[in-house]
Order: sequence, then structure tokens, then C-alpha cells
Amino acid sequence: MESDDEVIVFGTWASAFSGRVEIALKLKGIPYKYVQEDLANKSEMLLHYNPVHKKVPVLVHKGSPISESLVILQYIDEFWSTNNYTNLLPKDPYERALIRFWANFYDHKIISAIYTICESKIGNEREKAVEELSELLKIFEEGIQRDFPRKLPFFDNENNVSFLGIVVNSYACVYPAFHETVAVIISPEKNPTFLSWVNALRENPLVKDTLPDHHRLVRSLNAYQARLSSSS
Ligand SMILES: N[C@@H](CCC(=O)N[C@@H](CS)C(=O)NCC(=O)O)C(=O)O
Repeated sequence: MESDDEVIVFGTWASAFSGRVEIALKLKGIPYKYVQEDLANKSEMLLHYNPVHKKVPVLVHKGSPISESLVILQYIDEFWSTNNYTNLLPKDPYERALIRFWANFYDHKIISAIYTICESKIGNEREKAVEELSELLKIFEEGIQRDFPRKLPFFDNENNVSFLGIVVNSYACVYPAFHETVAVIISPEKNPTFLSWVNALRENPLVKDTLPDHHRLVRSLNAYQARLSSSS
């Protein structure tokens, strides 16, 4: 029998997007049930709960589904918002807007650029795609330093990972697997500041706990690269 306030996460092991939802729930101390999806064979439940995008993650709370990781993070922060819970977003409306601006930039520009690298042909095309990502990371670094001059907004005052830290964890925190299989996506020479931020995130216990197994991810990225090159 399902309880009235049951929380269910539909995710998959390699998904940095479902990892976001798990980190947020763990940080707030909310118990949840996890449903592992096979994206090659999506369950009827997933298609029912996310008929528009048909993707993980989906959060089902009290029987109602919510899709899209950034929307889910905000819902979690708003629903479990009293003093007993750690806040993901700051209270100040302007700061909240800035955080959401950079979260959107990260998802729409930086993650898209990582996909472009994966889909590029090895050689000039890949080098150009890597250079484009590096330029976007510079824009991100400079923007964060300009908008948050006093403190890196990936952590709150108690050093808990914050909304933006949870967002940036996706893809960036598994860079060693990308470096081994696809390309150097975070260059120590070109983006040392971003790399140091990401390494600080990788040390956070909740982030660490939620990262997919490196060797399994390497195998999965290699298989993905092989599928792409055989279909081109
Ligand atoms: N914008 C979405 C992206 C979610 C996403 O891309 N999920 C992938 C797994 S990492 C997925 O479910 N893909 C299945 C598909 O494309 O068919 C979010 O933030 O939740």
C-alpha cells in the first residue's frame, strides 16, 4: 500500500540528471523509492508519467509526476522548505534569479557542447568542438566570479552542496571518464578555475556517493562512441 506522501524517483544509473534529484532528496533527508529505468526499453510507468519527453528523471510525489531535473529541484526546494530543511536556493529573489540563469546556461550551452563533442568526428571537428566548450566554460567562470564575488555559489554557508553545485555536478564531475574515452572536456591549462571548482564538488560526500561507477561509465561511453561511429 502506497503512503500518501510517498516519493518515487525514476532514474537510470548513468544519468547525471537523475543524480541531481537524488542528491537534492538526500540533502533534505527525504526518504524515496528509486526505480531503475532501462532507457532502451522504457517502462509503461515512465511513459505514463513523462509522456512529453519520455525521459528520466521523473519525481512522483503523492502520486503526481514532475519532469525535468531543474523543475524537480525547484519543486523539492519549495515543498520541503521549512527551517528543518537545508535550502538549495538562496532566499534573496535576485540571487535566486542569477542562480537559475547560470543553471540554464549550464544545461543549454555547456551540456549541449559536451554532446557536440561526443557526436563530432575525431580530428579537426572534435578539436573545434572542444575549443567551443572551453570558451563556454570561460564565459561561465567569469560570469560566476562577477555575479558571486564573495563566495562560490556551489556550496552554502554550511558547506552543503547548493542548487548550482547540484546542477554543475552533472557531466562535469565525471570528467575523468570523458577524458579517458572521448576528449579532454575540462582542460587544466585552459579552464583551471572551473576544474578546481569541479574538484571541490567531487569531494562533497553526497556528490561522491551519487556519481556512477567510473569503469562502468567508461564502458558505456566507449559503447556510445562505437554506436555513433558505426552509424555515421
Ligand atoms: N532536460 C532533461 C534531460 C533529461 C535527459 O536527457 N534524460 C536522459 C537520460 S540522461 C533520458 O532519459 N534519455 C532517454 C531518451 O532520450 O530517450 C532534464 O533536465 O531532466
